[in-house]
Amino acid sequence: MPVKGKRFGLKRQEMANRAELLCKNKRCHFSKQEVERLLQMYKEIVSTQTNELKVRIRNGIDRNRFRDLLHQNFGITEDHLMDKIFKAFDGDNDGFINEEEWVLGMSVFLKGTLEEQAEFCFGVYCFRGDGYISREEMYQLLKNCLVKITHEEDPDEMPKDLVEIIIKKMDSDHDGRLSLEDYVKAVKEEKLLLEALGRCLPDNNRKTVFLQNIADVKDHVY
Ligand SMILES: [Ca+2]
Ligand SMILES: [Ca+2]
Repeated sequence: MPVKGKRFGLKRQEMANRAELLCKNKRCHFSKQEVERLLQMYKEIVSTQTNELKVRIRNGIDRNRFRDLLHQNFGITEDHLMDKIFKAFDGDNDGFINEEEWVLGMSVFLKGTLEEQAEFCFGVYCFRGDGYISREEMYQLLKNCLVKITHEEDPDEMPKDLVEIIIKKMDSDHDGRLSLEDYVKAVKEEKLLLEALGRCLPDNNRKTVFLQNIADVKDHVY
């Protein structure tokens, strides 16, 4: 359930209560203090959006602002993946990230278990939403990633070869496509396969900086 209530002018106690509630979710790996900082950050992000005030208050972070955030804080710039990362955060699929989606999404993104992060990456890659990643989807994802880093004579061949390598490594039930089960199983055996189809998680340096920022509460003004 999304957390309801006023998004602006939150009193410190109100924010603390909200943080405490979110901390009870088993997917939340942040301390209460970190959640409070994330809620404060959410408020700041939403207040810089250009859409109508009541839309901002009711709905949350919009796609453009989230893309800026991924770019500025986490160095993720791949267009085709940024929208899918947004969708993975936007659990109720209303086109905005509300407070709860923001905190729990960030929890998986920054501190998730290997299984949670494998599910997150699978959700990002599985853009048709049919529960499987097909050869064609893999090909498109890899082609988009490789197009920037290679100038091979035949740019179609490399992703095709990679698709076959990934299928061989990850498709444990041999039906020619990846299910969530295939994906999680393969990632548990080989962690390097987590982002096999494109970068959709922060690298360690950026993650550390971001976590330090939300742990640092000395400059808080509520
Ligand atoms: Ca939403
Ligand atoms: Ca399979």
